[in-house]
Amino acid sequence: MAAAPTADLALIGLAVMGKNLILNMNDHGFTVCAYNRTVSKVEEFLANEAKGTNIIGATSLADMVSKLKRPRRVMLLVKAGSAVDGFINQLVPLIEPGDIIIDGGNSDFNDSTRRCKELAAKGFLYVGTGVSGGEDGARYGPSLMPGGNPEAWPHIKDIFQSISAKSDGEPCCDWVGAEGAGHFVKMVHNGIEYGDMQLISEAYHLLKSVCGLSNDEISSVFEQWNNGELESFLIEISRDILKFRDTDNVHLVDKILDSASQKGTGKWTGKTGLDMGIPITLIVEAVFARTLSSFKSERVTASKLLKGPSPQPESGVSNPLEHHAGLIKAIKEALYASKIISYAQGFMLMRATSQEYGWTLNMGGISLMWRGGCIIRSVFLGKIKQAFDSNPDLSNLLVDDFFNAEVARCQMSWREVCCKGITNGIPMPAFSSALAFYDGYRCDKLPANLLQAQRDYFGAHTYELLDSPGTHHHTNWTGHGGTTSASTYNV
Ligand code: NBP
Repeated sequence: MAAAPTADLALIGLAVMGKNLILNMNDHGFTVCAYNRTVSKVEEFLANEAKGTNIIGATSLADMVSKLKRPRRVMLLVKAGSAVDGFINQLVPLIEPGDIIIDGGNSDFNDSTRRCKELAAKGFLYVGTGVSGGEDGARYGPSLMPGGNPEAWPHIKDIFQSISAKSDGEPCCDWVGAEGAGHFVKMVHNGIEYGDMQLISEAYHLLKSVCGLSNDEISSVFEQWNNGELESFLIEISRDILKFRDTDNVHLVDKILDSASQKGTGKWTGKTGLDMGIPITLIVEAVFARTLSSFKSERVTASKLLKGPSPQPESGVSNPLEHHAGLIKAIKEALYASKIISYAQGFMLMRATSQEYGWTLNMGGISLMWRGGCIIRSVFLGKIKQAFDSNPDLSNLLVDDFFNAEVARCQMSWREVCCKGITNGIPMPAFSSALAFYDGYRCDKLPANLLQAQRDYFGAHTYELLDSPGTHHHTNWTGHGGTTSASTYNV
C-alpha cells in the first residue's frame, strides 16, 4: 500500500530562490517536497542544505504529486517564460480540479493572467506571486505578493503569511488581486527599485565629483541618511558597499566596470506605463540610464571629443564633509523629493492598471507588503501606508498632506542640486526628470495647446477649445488644406 501523502507543498526549482524558500517553509513547520528539472539536484539538496530537516524529495513529477496532501499545492521557482508553461503542461494530467499551481518566478503579468484563465477553465487554481528580497529574503522572510484565482488564497494564506517578513508584527504578504495582479505589483516594485538605485547612484556621483568626498566619507554620509526619512535597505547596502575593501585594501567599488545590466522587469514596467498612458518618467529614465552606461567604449571615445563642463571639486579643502555640509544636506533633500515622485508615479500606474483590469488593488496593503522583506523596504513606505490608510481613494501621493509638505520643504534644495549637476556636467536623469514631472504636474497650463495646434495643422487631428472641452475643431491653417479631420493617422 502506498504511504499516505505527507507534504504540505511541493516546490519545483532548486536554484537560489527555491532552496531558500523551502528551508524557510521547513523552519515554520511545513513539510515540503523538493523537485527539480535536473533531478540529481534533489539528492544533492537533501544531502547538503536540507540534511537533518523534514524536507522530502521526489524522483519524478508523478512521485512528487503522490506525496502531496489535498488540495495539492505546487510552487514553481524556475526561470520565467517557457519553463513555467512547460511545467504547467506536465502537471495538468497529474493533478485534480481544485489543486493549486503557484508561480513564484519573475513572470510577465500578462502571462500570469493567461495562465490563470487557462487553468481556471480546467478547474485548477492558479496563483502568480511576486517574491522579493533575494536570497536572504527567501531564506528568512521575503515580501510576498500573491494574486490569481482568489479561491486559492485560503489554502495558501497560512504558509505564505508564516514565511513572509513581518513589519510591526504584520506579515508583508496579503492577497493582491485577481489574475496577474500579483506579478504586476511585483513588476512595479522592481521598476521602483530601478528608480531608487539610480537616484542613490546619482547622489553618489554628486558627492564624489562635486563635493570631492572619498568612498569612506560617502559611506559615512549614507550612514547618517540611514537614520532619518531615507532609512532603507538600499541606502544601507550602498553605505556598506562604499566602505568595502578588496583583498589588496583598495575599495572594490572603484574596480567595478561602470556598465550596468538589467533582466527586464524595469523595461516591462516602462512599457506598461506607455501602454497605460501613465508618465512613470523616473523609472523609464532609470532603465535608460543603465542602457546608456552599457555603451562604455563609445562613452570613452566621446569623453575625449565632446566638450562640456567637467566637475572640479574645490582644491585645498581639508574637510570636505564640513565644507560642503550645506550641499550634502541639499543632495539628501533632492534624493528624498525625487523618491517621493518615483513612488507617486509607481502608485499612479498601479491605480490606472487596477481600474483597467478591475483588480481593486489595495494600495495601503501593497505599501505594507513592501515595508519589509523586499529590496525597496524602507521607513518611507510606512508613511505611504498611512497616506492610503487615511484616504484609500487618494488620487496621487503628491496631494497627500504629508508628502505635499515634504516636497515643499525639500524643493529649493532639489532645484539647487539639479542646477549644480547641470553646471558641472553631471548626468542626473532621475533627479531632473523627477523635478520636471513635479513642475509639469503642478502646472495648470502646459504648452500642449501649441502641440495640439501643430497636430491639427499637419495632420488634421483636431483640438478642443478651453471654453468648450469635448467638442473637436479642425482649422484650415494654410488656406489650401481641406476641412476633413483625421481619424486614423495618429501622431
Ligand atoms: P533561475 O532563474 O536561475 O532558474 C533556475 C531554475 O530554473 C532551475 O531549477 C532550473 O533547472 C530551472 N530551469 C531553467 Br534555468 N530552464 C528551465 C527549463 N527550460 N525548463 C525547466 N526548468 C528550467 O533561479 P533563481 O535565481 O532561483 O530564480 C527563480 C525565479 O525567481 C526566477 O523566475 C527569478 O526571476 C525569480 N526571482 C529571483 C530572485 C533572485 O534574487 N535570484 C529574486 C526574486 C525572484 P535546472 O537546475 O535543471 O537547470
